[in-house]
Amino acid sequence: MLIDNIIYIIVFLCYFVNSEGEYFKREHSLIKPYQGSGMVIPHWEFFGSTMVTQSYIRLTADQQSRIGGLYNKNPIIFRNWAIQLHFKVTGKGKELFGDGFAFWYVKDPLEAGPVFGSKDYFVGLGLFFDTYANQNGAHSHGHPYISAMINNGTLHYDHDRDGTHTELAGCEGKFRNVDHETLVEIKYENDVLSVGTDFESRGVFKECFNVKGVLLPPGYYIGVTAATGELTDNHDVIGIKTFQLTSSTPIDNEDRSHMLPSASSFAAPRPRIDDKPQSMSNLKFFLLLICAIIGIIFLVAISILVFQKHQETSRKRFY
Ligand SMILES: [Ca+2]
Repeated sequence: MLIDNIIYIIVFLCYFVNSEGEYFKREHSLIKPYQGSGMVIPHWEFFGSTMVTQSYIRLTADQQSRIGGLYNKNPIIFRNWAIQLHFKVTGKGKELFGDGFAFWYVKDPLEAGPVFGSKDYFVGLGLFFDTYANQNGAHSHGHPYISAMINNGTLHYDHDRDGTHTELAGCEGKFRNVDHETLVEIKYENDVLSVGTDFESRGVFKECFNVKGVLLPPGYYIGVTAATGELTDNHDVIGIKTFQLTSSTPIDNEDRSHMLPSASSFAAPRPRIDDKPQSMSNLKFFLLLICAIIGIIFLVAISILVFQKHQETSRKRFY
């Protein structure tokens, strides 16, 4: 009996702690069946157009002007974490669809707004899964595009330019209307923020980006929000698994609770470059230069002609 209990405890511990020092955190995870009693999801709160079904949580349906979101009620109090998000984006649109969804690790959850269904000037991390290119030419990447933004509450997410000028890092990813499962892992460990994707059912995460020097205080909330405008898609969350990482944590006693989110590349924000007008003005400058050169050549030619004419007349006068 005692041996049975010991084996049970060992199996139980092995399930929750894997060899890499990842502790599964039930209170920050979302696993089927979602509902407890009635319409309540234990540990989670949802708003807007969000609809809970047996097998997925639909933040927005494939309909216009929808905003939906889902937030964890418990702040993440540990410093290093890995979050696996299992999602699905589908829709009838062949050429036009949008707008996408966002994963959040933010100070103020449940505040609906214009950034993929959540508030602008947020404090924390936003990871955007942008399916619609609002402005081609403003950036060199294709869509769908995954990008991260670290905000201390002062930066505006520029939707018209797909957040290009406040982007920390990003990568392209074909996650829409695919037959297999689509997963992403967001890892924050020792001030390194990395994102890996598995959009081809490979069972491993392929690196999207890895950025050092990212400071995020503990005590923020995770969530997922989505929005449709004129363009639409179904934005579904299937599951969220959160792990506390302990294997490589340098133990220091620094109090990070009042720290503002920041990133090394955030210290010197990139200037907003207007790509199209920039190339227009380059063209204008080039044309002006050509005109000026032609003008100078013309003036020189005229001067020479006038000078020769003048010489001829003075010579004639002389004779
Ligand atoms: Ca966009």
